[in-house]
Amino acid sequence: MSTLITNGTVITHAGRQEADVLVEGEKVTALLAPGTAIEGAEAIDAAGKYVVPGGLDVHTHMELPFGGTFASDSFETGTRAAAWGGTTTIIDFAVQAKGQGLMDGYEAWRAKADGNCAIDYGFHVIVGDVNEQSLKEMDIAMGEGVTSFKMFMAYPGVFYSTDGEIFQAMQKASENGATIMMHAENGIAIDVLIAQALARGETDPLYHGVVRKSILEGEATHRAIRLAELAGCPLYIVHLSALEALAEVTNARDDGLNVFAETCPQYLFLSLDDLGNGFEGAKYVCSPPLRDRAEGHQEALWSGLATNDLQVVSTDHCPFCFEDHPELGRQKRLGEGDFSKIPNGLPGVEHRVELVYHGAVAEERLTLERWVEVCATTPARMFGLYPQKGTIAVGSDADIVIFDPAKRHTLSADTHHMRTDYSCYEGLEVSGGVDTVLSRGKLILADNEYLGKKGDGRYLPRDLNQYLV
Ligand code: DUC
Ligand code: ZN
Ligand code: ZN
Repeated sequence: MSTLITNGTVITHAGRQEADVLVEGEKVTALLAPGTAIEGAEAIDAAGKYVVPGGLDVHTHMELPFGGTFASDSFETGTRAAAWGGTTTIIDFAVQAKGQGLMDGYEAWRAKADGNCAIDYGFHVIVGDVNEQSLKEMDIAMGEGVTSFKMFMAYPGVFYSTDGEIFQAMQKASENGATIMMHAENGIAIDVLIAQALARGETDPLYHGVVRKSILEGEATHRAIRLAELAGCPLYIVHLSALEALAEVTNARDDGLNVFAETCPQYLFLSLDDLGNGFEGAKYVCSPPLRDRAEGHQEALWSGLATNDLQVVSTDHCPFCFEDHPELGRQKRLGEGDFSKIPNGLPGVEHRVELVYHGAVAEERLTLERWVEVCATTPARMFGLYPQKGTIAVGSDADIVIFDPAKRHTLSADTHHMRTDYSCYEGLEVSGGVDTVLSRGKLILADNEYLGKKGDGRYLPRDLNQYLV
C-alpha cells in the first residue's frame, strides 16, 4: 500500500522544499520532484498546504491520579484528541507511587496504555520514592526504553523528593546516560505561603497563582541545575513558566551544560488574569501557575523559543472537568472554598501544534522551520526517537501532518475532542489548522473525520538523549 502526498511544501526543521512525499507501508520512502508519477500510489493533494512531521508531545498525563481524582482523558480519548490536533506521538509519565516499586509503576501505566492508544507512545517514569531498590530499577527501566525520569521539587507529601534523593537519582542517571526531568518549584516554601493565604481567607483560585511565586521557580531551577552539574547528568526543566527560571537555564546553557527546558502553550497565551473571576479561575489552575502578564514572562518565553534557550513546546496535558462528571465525579470543584484542593492541570494535547503555529508563524515570532523544530524535531531528539520520529526523511516513520495555513477556526469545548467540559481557549480564532494526519503511513484523519481506532498506537522504546552538547 503506497500513498503519494502531492503538490505540498514539505517543511522540516532544516528547511522547506516543494516535493511530493512517497509513503510505502509505514515509512517515508522518497521525496520526489513534484509531478513524478508513481503507479498504484493513492494520491493526496496537498496543494497550498504544508507537509510537516507529526508532532511529538513529550509531556502528557493521561489518567493521572491527582488530588483525589484522575485526569479525565484516558489513553484512548487523549491520544485520539492528540491525533485531531496533529500530534502523532506522546510521551506520558508512568508514576512510581510512595512504597511502590519503580517498575510496578511502569507496568501499571503500560497496562493502561497498551492496546488503547490512537498514536504511538512512550513513557518517562516519575521517581516517587527514591531508595536502593528504585535506584536499581532505574537500570531495568532503561532496558525497556525508558531513558528519562521525572522528579518533583514541588508537592511535599505527594510526588516531592528531597535534594538528597534528587541528587542520588541524578547520580544514577549520570551512570546510565539518562535525562532527569524536573518540576522545579520550591514546594516547601510554597506550602508555607498556601497555609498563610488560606489563614487570611484567601481561598479563591486566583491565590493559587499568587502564592506560587515565580522567584520560587527560579530558585528551584537554579538548585536543580547545580545538582545536575555536580552529578553530571542531563537536566530537562519541564513546563518552564517564569523569566527567573529561564534566566537560570540560559546561564547554564551559556556555560555549556546539558541543561534544557520546555514551555507550554498555556504559559505563552494565558496569564494570571485568567485565574481571576471567582471560581471560574479553577479552569486555569495548573502548576507552575499562569504568570502575571505585566511582569513580562510571556515575551521572555517567546524570545527564549526564538533563541533556543527553550527547545521544546509540550502541553503538560492533565485535564479535569469543571462541572461534576457522571463517572469522574467532582474534579475542579473539589477545590471550592480552598484553592489548594483544586486538581492541578489543564487540557491541551489537542491544540499545541495549532496554537504554536498561530502564535509563532501567523503572528510572525518564529519561522515555519522553528515551529516544526519545537513541536516535533527537538522533542524527538531530546527523548531518543530521532530520526524515526520528528522529521520527514527517507526511512522515517510516515507520521505526517498536512497543515492548511489558510484555515481559520475557533477553539471551543463544543468542538474539541478532549474529554473535558471546557476549553482554556474558548472563542479564540486561530490561523492555520490541521487538515490530514497519517500515523505510520495510515490515514487517521481526513476531511474532518477520524479514521483511526484505539490500538493503532505502538509502544516506543527510546534511545538516550540525542541533543547533548
Ligand atoms: N502540574 C500540573 O498542572 N498538573 C499535573 C502535575 C503538574 O506538575
Ligand atoms: Zn510538573
Ligand atoms: Zn506534568
